[in-house]
Amino acid sequence: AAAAAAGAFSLREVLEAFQRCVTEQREVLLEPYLSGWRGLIRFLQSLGTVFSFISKDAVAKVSLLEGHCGGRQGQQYVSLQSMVRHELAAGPAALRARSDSGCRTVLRLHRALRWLQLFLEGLRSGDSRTSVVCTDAYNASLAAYHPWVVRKAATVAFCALPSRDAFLEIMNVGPREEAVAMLGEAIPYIGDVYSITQELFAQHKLLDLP
Ligand code: 1Q0
Repeated sequence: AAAAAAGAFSLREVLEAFQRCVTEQREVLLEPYLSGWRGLIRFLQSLGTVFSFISKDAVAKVSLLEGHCGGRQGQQYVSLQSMVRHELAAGPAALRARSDSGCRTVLRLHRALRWLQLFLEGLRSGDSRTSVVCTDAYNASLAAYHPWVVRKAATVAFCALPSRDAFLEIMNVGPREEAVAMLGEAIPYIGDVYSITQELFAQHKLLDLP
């Protein structure tokens, strides 16, 4: 009952948000994308202060994007496709020079989404300990973009991760088998959002925005 209290993490909500992201025209909507991230961040915050250097960065990135969505150019930030079109209108050099662009910020979250996909796959299969699954997923994704000191801090934090059973429980979707089934359902949606974004950014040569 405590776990079901208001504000508690539910993977179902996160799944639904990422599911709502992709339109029939295969556009990725920013509002549900951020809503999915807010759910994940809430979960990360519940894991304790060891992870706050990670959640702080994620919060900053989500807030920056919310600012764009709620700003004067808000209608340009409805989808990732419209955002790219809008921010590239001033030319690629101008976009590269901006540290507060939606594109460079989404790119960071996009790389983290790859981590999430790998992590959830490992969690579902249950072949290794969570900290190992998390470290492997990180090394195969985000680590390539992080300096040594961040990689070190991340690796230390991963040791504090709860067990697989605890994870399946905090997912808040009921019995363990249901939690595993829900993971199986969530992963393709997250994968879909990831691959559409990857293709969009590759097409516009935005995968290395500084
Ligand atoms: C569960 C454990 C969570 C582990 C998260 C893995 C990511 C580690 C990232 C560590 C680096 C964070 C510090 C900041 C780095 C920035 O320099 C970097 C680049 O940005 P910039 O502006 O300097 O160019 N930022 C990033 O790479 C973005 C990192 C965002 C990470 C967001 C992670 C959100 C995680 C949520 C937990 C989801 C767990 C779901 C499990 C559900 C099943 C129960």
